[in-house]
Amino acid sequence: MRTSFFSDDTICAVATPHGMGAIATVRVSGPQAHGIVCSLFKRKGVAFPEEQIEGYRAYYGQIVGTDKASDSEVTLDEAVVTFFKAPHSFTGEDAAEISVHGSVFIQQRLLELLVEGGARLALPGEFTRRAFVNRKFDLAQAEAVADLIASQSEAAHRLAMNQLKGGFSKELQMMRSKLLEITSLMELELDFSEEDVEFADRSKLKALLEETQTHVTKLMDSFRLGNAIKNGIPVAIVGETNTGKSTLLNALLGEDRAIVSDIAGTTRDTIEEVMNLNGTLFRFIDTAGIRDTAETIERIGIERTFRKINEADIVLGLVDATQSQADLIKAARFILGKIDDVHQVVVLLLNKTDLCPSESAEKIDLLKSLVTESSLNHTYIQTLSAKTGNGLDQLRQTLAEIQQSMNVSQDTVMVTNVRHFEALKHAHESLNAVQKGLDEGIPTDLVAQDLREALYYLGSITGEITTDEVLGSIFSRFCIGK
Ligand SMILES: Nc1nc2c(ncn2[C@@H]2O[C@H](COP(=O)(O)OP(=O)(O)OP(=O)(O)O)[C@@H](O)[C@H]2O)c(=O)[nH]1
Ligand SMILES: [Mg+2]
Repeated sequence: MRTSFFSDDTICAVATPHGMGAIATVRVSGPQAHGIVCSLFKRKGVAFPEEQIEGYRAYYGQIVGTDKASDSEVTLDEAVVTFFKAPHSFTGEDAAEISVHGSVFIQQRLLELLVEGGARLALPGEFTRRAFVNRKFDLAQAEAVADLIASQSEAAHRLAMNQLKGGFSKELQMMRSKLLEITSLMELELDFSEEDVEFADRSKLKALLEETQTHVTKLMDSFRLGNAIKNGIPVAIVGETNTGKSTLLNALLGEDRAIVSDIAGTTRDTIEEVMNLNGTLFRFIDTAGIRDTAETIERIGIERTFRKINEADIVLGLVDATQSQADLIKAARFILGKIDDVHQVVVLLLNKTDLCPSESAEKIDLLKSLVTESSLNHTYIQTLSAKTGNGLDQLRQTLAEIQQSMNVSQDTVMVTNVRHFEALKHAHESLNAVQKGLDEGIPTDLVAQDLREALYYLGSITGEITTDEVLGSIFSRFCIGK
């Protein structure tokens, strides 16, 4: 249970990136925040007493400390200080932000002065943890703060913003109140069990349960895409050896990342690079070319290729335009046979068309007939010359189109966090047990136990129910100063 919490110590940390910068901001939060900062702060050479603080105003002045050698007062830097008053601050406590020139020495010395004044250095994520404990937001929203800071693309930013605004939390709240309704109905039944009455209308119970299950499943399903958006949509580049996979990776990245050679089997291990295309993060994975080989290392690489195909949302399947029709058919069929039509989109790329331009149209027709034969629904077929760059723009456009069809609208609630996904999975299992229990006429008290478990797991996402250990592990992944 989350209880209201007042820390009796005051914490401080540099909140801006480490190292030298134009400006650095040091954050201070806790009951003594104002007093400690005022003891270091002067305006026009005159002390600034705590009583004069008006919150939410920026004060210009000097940070002063004592020179240890001469025991005389020295000015460390000019500064702008903003004070925040509890409970209207990020942490919910009295707080201050001190902006100074971003020299590493000034930052360090300022921290020292604050510590000498009675503050202590903050742990990673401690400001956000205090905000959570003071009910500024729930745990899912606190985690969204970390996602927001880490977001590298427009789509990831949008998801984090949505979670921060509480979209996900609201859905969880709704589900929890439904389950609580069921629980109280059941518990009522338990109280009167001797009289052998069934208060809870079983069909209503089942309907409520099913509704909740559908909801949980929908959220679980959103994780694959949510996670892809956060960490980059996985795009596997696959095909036989020497079809130009590494050349394509390099062309997409605009740099020589992978070794290219005309020796079959050049790429042994997978190579992954994340790239932002028009506001969406893609994770391109160059793989070892597929062929029959007795060579151990290469075989391990090829096994890895198959794994990467499974994990990808988009598969770029390269076939060599200079091949005979029979070889082309064999290669394309092999790739199409690996695709899971529910979760994946495949783009067949007829590469090296610069070497045999006159045959392109005919070979594209051939690939089209293979796709029809495969009865896959989410397919694209394109010509390419990874070497000259012809067809690359078209491919980028296709990737953007595929991403759009994944349909992430402004308000979609999406699970992006593994911890949340795991909790939903457990809740799902518990609800299954409840359903089974009701079907089999298992005693109400046992069913109620499974329900309470489901409630526990859903509650753990927003932090209604958490342990210190869980909180510790979540916030330790934040940066210091956040
Ligand atoms: N003419 C032409 N040559 C290409 C094209 N794409 C790749 N090549 C050449 O084909 C050879 C193989 O290219 P890679 O990119 O190493 O092929 P790969 O598919 O990564 O090969 P493995 O790693 O061995 O599986 C190199 O000599 C490339 O220069 C293309 O579009 N046109
Ligand atoms: Mg390669």
